[in-house]
Amino acid sequence: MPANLTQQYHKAEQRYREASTPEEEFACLQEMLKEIPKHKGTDKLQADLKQKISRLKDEIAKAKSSPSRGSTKIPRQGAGRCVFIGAPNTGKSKLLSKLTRATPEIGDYPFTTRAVQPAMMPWEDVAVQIIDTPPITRDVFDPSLQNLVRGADLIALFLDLGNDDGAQELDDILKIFQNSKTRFGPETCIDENDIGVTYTKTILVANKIDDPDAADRQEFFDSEFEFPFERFIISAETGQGLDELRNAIYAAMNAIRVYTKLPTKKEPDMDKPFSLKQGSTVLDLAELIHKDIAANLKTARIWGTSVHPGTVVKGDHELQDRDVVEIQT
Ligand SMILES: Nc1nc2c(ncn2[C@@H]2O[C@H](COP(=O)(O)OP(=O)(O)OP(=O)(O)O)[C@@H](O)[C@H]2O)c(=O)[nH]1
Ligand SMILES: [Mg+2]
Repeated sequence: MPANLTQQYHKAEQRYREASTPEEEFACLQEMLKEIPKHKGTDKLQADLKQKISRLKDEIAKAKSSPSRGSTKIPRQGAGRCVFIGAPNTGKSKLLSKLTRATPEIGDYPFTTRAVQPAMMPWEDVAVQIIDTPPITRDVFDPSLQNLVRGADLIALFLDLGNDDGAQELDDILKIFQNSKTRFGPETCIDENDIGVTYTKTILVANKIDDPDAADRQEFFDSEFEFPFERFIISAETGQGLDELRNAIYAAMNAIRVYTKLPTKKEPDMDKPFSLKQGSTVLDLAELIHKDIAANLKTARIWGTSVHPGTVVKGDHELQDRDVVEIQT
């Protein structure tokens, strides 16, 4: 029986994936439980949610009694989050060093990266958070990477075109995730018929195209494996294909930029836009700026493509990319 989940449920679920503290997760799960349609088709999902809530309650209580152990979650920053996933030596850290200002350790031996590392990738006047991760193999897999995958806006899955075993090593990783509830998909969604299963939008990053045998390896990969995700063929070494990849990463964030103007000032602040998800409203922007501003929001004036300059709108007005907003409290 389909679960027929409501819009509110999907919204709470989206916030749950993006939560950066256990407390936030707890609040979202409670909302999901409240919003879930109560019928036979959702029995298992309800039980699942209750179990997660009870587990989180314990986790929060434990963290409070020993604060030093606190949460290891990485706070979200910028327009969204892209997580690099791949086998050892596929060039994840090298690519991170090319797209961001981070200086991770890069080595021609496996398991160079030992811990997840976030960094910011500039894109025009905003930035996307990129997370480099330790490698995954058939035998070595840190299950906490599943949470990172579930909460990401985009997964960049690496194929090593510089290694004859690259295709097989990628397939091993696909199988690990395919056998779990956290999977790679062409788009981000939850599976209404297989409760608890989530798909995160994924692209294939085929790296080391500068290798003399790269084309043969790519042909072999295509003949042996089915891989339905968009593909970017790059060389982190020479920089080939990186502009296109950068644009695709930003596009996958489904983000808009909004500039703010103080009522007392003539000109807006065009230096530092706020990044919001497409479909965000004036109230969402106010919440991002400060909760007091959201609480006191009366109206806003908008300059942008969708309205006459200076149109007065309410909190539920949907913002467009490059809008200028003057919030009136
Ligand atoms: N020829 C070539 N070599 C590359 C390219 N990208 C990375 N490398 C090399 O591949 C090796 C592995 O690169 P890393 O970035 O450390 O790979 P990784 O995926 O982070 O490896 P782990 O941390 O073990 O998971 C290094 O010697 C890099 O210089 C590329 O585009 N072309
Ligand atoms: Mg690395």
